[in-house]
Amino acid sequence: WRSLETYSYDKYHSMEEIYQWMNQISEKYTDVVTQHFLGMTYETRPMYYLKISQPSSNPKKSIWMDCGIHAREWIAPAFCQWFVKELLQNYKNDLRISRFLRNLDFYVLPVLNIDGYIYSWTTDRLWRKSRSLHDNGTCFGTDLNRNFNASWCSIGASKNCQDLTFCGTGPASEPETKAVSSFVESQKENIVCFLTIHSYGQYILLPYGYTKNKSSNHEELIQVGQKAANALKAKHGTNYRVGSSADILYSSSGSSRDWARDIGIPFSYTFELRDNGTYGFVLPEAQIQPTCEETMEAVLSILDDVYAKYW
Ligand code: PAY
Ligand code: ZN
Repeated sequence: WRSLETYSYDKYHSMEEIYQWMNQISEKYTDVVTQHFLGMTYETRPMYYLKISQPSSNPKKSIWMDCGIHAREWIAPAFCQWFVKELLQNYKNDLRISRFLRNLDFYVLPVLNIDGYIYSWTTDRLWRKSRSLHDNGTCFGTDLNRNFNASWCSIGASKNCQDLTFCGTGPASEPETKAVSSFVESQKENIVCFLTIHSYGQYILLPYGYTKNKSSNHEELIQVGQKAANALKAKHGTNYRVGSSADILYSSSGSSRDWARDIGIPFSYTFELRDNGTYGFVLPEAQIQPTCEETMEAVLSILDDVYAKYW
């Protein structure tokens, strides 16, 4: 493609294309989108997030969304791009989105695990982890969703670097984890909602994964999550389950969602997008559009509730 007008949001894009897309989108919408450097990956590629923000004098709250913490979950970066596109195409006409943009800033990181994403395009489609070297070069990759400082490596994670859920050498040992943690930590007074997008399984997961204990606003998280799942289902009939990770999926420590809740961000969710296992990580491109459409409904529903709570 040459210009943004012909960018296909119903196709998967290489990292090179996503970098270009970020440049183009921040050039086209200079008044609302800015691109910011977040940090470097292990293989020294720059990580950028998009800030979507309308100038305003009233104090705003912020929303964080990251996609692609796991390399093989290609539908996740596709959704982050879809989400940005929807906000930008609609903030002038759509009442709901314009109300959000007047009162909320959005931080969107389209691909968190850039090194892994590239590796899954070039070498191993089912690669999950980052690409950091361990044990004198005998194994590669940390599971970045086990590397956050939330009961690090206590359960559902491995200290063996050969494993898919290798937790790294310490809490936030990986540069990608550090970059996200320090930014979110620096903004935690403003961030009211933390959304991290994965696939697959069709779940809306809430804290915690590292314990069966409930977070202090558990009931509210369930209600808001269930309402989002209903909105999602209303679009194309897709069924999602809602609950804490430890209750409805499995136990895991060091996830970004648990970490975000622990530093005080009230609404913290992991989305596991389509499908239910038929195609798994290799979701056909024909499903990108319906998946993004329904997920958009769920996210907007969560934003409605977050908004209602603060305004
Ligand atoms: O507690 O949030 C949690 C765990 C969520 C995901 C994880 O990091 O393990 C769940 C898996 C994922 O998206 O990475 C699910 C997929 C199907 C997998 O690789 O097992
Ligand atoms: Zn994942």
